[in-house]
Amino acid sequence: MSTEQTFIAVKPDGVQRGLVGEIIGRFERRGYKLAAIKLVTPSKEHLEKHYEDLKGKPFFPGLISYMASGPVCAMVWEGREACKVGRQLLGATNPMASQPGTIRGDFAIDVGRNVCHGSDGVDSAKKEIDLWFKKEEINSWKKADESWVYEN
Ligand code: DAT
Ligand code: MG
Repeated sequence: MSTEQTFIAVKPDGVQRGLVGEIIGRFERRGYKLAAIKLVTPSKEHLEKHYEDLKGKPFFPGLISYMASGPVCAMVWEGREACKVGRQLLGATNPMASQPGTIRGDFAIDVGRNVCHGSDGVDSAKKEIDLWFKKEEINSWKKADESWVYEN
């Protein structure tokens, strides 16, 4: 089984709008395992590293100040193809294109207020988890319902 870890964050708008529980619930109900969680107000320097690939985009300064504007709920979720399925649970980057039933498709309208972040692949997940969490903050544990979620 290809168990992966993905970095998922509820952005400041999601925290302000009371969507932390809703977003955690969607990952829990799907069967994923929570490996780390914390509420953190990131610095601009930290966010510039997190979004370094987008440096130079016209929306970059606005993205950084929005993400630094309040607490973010940072999490690591674990399970089969967690990166790919995590992105499916989030929905398309622009909520106007997100399917109903996805987090963004149910709770967002504007691309600049799209409620949540999810790693776009295994390599970026590793990088993001390293940036947001210390090793000792990541929990390794056996979830009691594992054999009811996975056949193999
Ligand atoms: P995603 O968050 O789906 O991985 P991304 O990495 O391309 O998308 O961009 C990071 C964030 O930047 C995205 O969640 C919202 C913001 N963003 C992306 N494109 C944008 C645009 N055209 N206008 C405003 N904000 C944008
Ligand atoms: Mg991205």
